[in-house]
Amino acid sequence: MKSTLWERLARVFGAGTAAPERTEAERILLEADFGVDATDQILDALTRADGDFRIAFERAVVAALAGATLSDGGALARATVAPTIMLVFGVNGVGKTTTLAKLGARLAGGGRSVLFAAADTFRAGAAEQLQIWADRLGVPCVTGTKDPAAVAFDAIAAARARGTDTVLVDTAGRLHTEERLLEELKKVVRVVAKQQPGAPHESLLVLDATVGQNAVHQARTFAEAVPLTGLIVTKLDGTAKGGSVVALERAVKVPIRFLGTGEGLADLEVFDAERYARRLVSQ
Ligand SMILES: Nc1nc2c(ncn2[C@@H]2O[C@H](COP(=O)(O)OP(=O)(O)OP(=O)(O)O)[C@@H](O)[C@H]2O)c(=O)[nH]1
Ligand SMILES: [Mg+2]
Repeated sequence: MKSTLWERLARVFGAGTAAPERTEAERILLEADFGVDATDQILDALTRADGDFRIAFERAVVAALAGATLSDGGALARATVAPTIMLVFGVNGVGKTTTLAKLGARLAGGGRSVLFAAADTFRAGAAEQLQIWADRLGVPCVTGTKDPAAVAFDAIAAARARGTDTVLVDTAGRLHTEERLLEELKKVVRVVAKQQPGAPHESLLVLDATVGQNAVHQARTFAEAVPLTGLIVTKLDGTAKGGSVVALERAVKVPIRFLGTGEGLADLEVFDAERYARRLVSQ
């Protein structure tokens, strides 16, 4: 079995406080996807550290993340005039649909009425997948065979008619080309902005922690195409790496809002830098 990030680092640093072999520690951090400058910063902090290495590492990670944590305890936007519109973006397979269901469960748990919009009209089976989550949660789901923006439009109209508080819009992760995908997403943003004042109130980009530097590239590409209100990093349960959270926060000036830590509805954690740093060493 592959050893975890913490096991490998602990081996280099030993149990004590001696300065580590920098190149070996550097390799471990780069392999865990922290990226070059966060790795440098963390190593500098560790080299200066006296005392408990584990605490020093946690502190260095939190420092590398400076600015990443919002102090709102995971509050999602709420429009003064309902419905609030939330869009979920990301490339295929990162966990958009699952994350949308988790967000729906969270909002419903907080007493907000929710409606899902299946605006991934490209992939066969996408609407059915969202419908299954909607049935499990007992929330309505608007589907359609037209283009994504039209489904979002219909969903907002349905939410108005029903007096629903929040519309969560699932989007496609793949079209014929990346350009087409981004154009389509921009169109969804334009259409909902026209239909509802202040919308979209949340535009959340979902990123898969297991793909490393690729997630950084995706974050940059999406952030250039559409205004984002937050990042959600998924599959942190399935990786011994996890450093991409730090690399992401440093690459785009968009706050990390939640972490996905499993396939179940409850596996969504409000992002907190200290808890994330502890997770890295306890894994
Ligand atoms: N371990 C783990 N698996 C996850 C997490 N989030 C999503 N998944 C799994 O990742 C796979 C893809 O999830 P989807 O929600 O379908 O991803 P998507 O981005 O909607 O995919 P497309 O619609 O095809 O673009 C599923 O098997 C999910 O159960 C997570 O936080 N941890
Ligand atoms: Mg999906």
